[in-house]
Amino acid sequence: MPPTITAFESSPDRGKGQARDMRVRWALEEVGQPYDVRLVSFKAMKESAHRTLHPFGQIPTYEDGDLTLFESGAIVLHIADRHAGLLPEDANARARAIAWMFAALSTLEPPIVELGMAMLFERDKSWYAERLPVLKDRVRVRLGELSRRLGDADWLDGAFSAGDLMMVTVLRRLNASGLLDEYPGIATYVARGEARPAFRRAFDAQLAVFIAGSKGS
Ligand code: GTB
Repeated sequence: MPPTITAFESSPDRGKGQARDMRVRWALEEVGQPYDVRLVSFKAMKESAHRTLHPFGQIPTYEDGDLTLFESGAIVLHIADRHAGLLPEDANARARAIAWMFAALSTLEPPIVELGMAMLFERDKSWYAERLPVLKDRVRVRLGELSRRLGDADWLDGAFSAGDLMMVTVLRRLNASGLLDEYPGIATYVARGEARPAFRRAFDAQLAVFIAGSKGS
């Protein structure tokens, strides 16, 4: 039996591949592991059957035999650990790739999500115009630092790894902000990730869910 992941039945991003099942799909595609997807509604996500899998009532989850996981970082790390292709063999290089995964999730993602949430939900607030530049500047600090480290390398530390996969998925959340245009090296890095055949397959699979849902409604 292939592993089963969960994804939005109806993703608010309308097929742009911004929800966190995208990183899990991409990891599974990179390692060539077939998988099933169970689509869940917002209502079902908060019911006890789903909360048994995910204590916070969210997607994605991952089920493989006796193992159930939540948290996209833990899921991608598990996939990368069990299959060749996403983490280097060399122990030190492997540790560094995992460090980049953590950097993506705990140093880059929080200010990026904060900015995205403000742009989505706070536009009508009286303080939005004052808050927006503050949030953008916080993201710019990290993008500048990342850009300097990346330089003109293709990937963050040698060959493509789960660290790059996670970083690219996090950076893609800036697509609507225009901030990536200020950092051409990072924009090219994201485009390089998106050009990988495994990314394309994962993207097309989640887009197909949106297209099927919009035909049905
Ligand atoms: N830390 C967890 C992880 O990495 O797995 C966070 C999981 C999470 O935030 N899941 C979101 C969810 O289930 C979906 S991805 N939300 C429903 C809920 O909490 O009730 C976040 C997301 C949602 C929508 C867009 N979008 O529309 O662009 C982008 C990202």
